[in-house]
Amino acid sequence: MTSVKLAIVEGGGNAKLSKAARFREMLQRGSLDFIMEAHNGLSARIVEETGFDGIWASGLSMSAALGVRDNNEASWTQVLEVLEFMSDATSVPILVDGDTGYGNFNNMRRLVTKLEQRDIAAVCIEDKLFPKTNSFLGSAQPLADIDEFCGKIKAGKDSQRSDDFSIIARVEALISGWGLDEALRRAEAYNEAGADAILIHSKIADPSEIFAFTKEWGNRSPVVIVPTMYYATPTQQFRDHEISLIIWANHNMRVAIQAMRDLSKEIFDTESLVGPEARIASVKEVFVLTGNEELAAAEERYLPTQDAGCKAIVLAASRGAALGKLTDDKPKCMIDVRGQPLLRRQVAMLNESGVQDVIIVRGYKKDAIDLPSVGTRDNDEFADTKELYSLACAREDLDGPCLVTYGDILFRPYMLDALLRAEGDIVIVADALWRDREQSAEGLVRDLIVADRAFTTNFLDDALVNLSAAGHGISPEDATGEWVGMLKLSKAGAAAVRVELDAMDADGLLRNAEIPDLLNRMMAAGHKVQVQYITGQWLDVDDAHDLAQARNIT
Ligand code: SPV
Ligand code: MG
Repeated sequence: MTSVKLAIVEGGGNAKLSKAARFREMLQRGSLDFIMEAHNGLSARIVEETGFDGIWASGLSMSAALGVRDNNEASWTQVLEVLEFMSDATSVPILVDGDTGYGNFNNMRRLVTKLEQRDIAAVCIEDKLFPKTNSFLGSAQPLADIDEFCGKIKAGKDSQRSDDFSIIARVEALISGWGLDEALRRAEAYNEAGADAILIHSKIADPSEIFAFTKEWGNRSPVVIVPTMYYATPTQQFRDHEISLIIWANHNMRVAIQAMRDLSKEIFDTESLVGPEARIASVKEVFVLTGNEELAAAEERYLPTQDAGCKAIVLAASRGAALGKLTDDKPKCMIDVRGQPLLRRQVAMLNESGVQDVIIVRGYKKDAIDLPSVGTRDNDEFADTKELYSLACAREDLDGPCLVTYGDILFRPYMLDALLRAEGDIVIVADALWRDREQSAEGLVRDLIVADRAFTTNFLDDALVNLSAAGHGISPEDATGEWVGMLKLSKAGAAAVRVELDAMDADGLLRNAEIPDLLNRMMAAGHKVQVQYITGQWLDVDDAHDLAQARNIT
């Protein structure tokens, strides 16, 4: 018997045995081991997850899973494809059912090469003729010529690159009715030819002929068995007969057939998924089995994600009563605009610009704001308060660079990108072309602003300008723009806003104030507030007229 050679594979800083070395050790360690059938990547992973130290890639099961017969109907390269998935999905050794080696010695050489390339630990070949037939089918099948089969074993051994790769010779003499002597003669020849173990196969319902073989064979080489037909034999008897390895050969494939039949029938009969849902693996389990967590972690490591280094607080507490019945069951930011709510559009735009941390301040019909991946704060006093109170509800979030936007505005991504690039502690966005904006319904008061310089079209004149006043009180003649409902705060700007919110709270002004009130107070306190002009192309949805316009956007 060859001694166990330990092949070391470097992996992730941990030295560990190669799959082939682990399989070889399993064959030779003198205790009884078990490997379990799998027929694709998923079943292979389940076998490993269960705790088995190895996998039997069954020819019968892989063929059946492909919907073909166990008669070499699946080509050897098609089998290789399946094996590649199984090997990639697992870290325990795989013993492949190589049938007859798919041809003569030359096909066997190429098979071994290709299996090793896929990190398969071992192959078992049987001494029958190509194309083979499953051993449990029909009557006695012709056996291979002993010398020809020995040549195949030698060719396989000579072509393996790693010393640890194993070739198991499967003796079919008992199954084909040639008797114990022939089985022993063949086993001896195959052992001489270099086989690493003998698989002695039997299709009778008791282990007598297997035990007759092991008794004569002694410990000349490890013995492998497939007790599919003599399944009732107590496992201890196999131990007592010094079997090295048991192959549970086809049971995952068979249980899958039964389970799929039962489930399909139940769903077919009941026209419903209710019955089986609690019994079957959840979709989440599928994600776990296929390693989605690893992908998510890898994405974090390798995918460039735009990070604006800035969070957003979206004020979305108000109902939008001017929109009438449309806001009976949801706030206006959740009104559908061409297939998705306003707010969802805005959050998607923020995310695309690298603002991943989005906090929505909810109020009216807050449960209707059911967007994934956003944080929420609640202004439960929305009915008697204005937007600054909502901002104060997110006071604790003003702890770093931060955008503040209204939840009912639509704007173009370039406006957001420009604002994110703007340098300044407090920068608001104002529309310089506000006079051209279609007037919405009567009575709606616009938040105008006055800055120290009006917008110009000069290419060189794109610096931020300083705000001097904002709010309803500004006369149109003085205004240089209209406050859009979007501002950016640096870390220092956010801290200053927090201080001012507290001061307004102390003064009893918080409940009834709007953002322009805050800006005016901050300027009065000596803070610089700057303006980034835009030139139209935005919309705030206050009434049906605005909504009709919003629904025209693409
Ligand atoms: C297989 O699983 O394909 C085998 C084992 O070869 S047996 O079906 O028992 O022959
Ligand atoms: Mg087979």
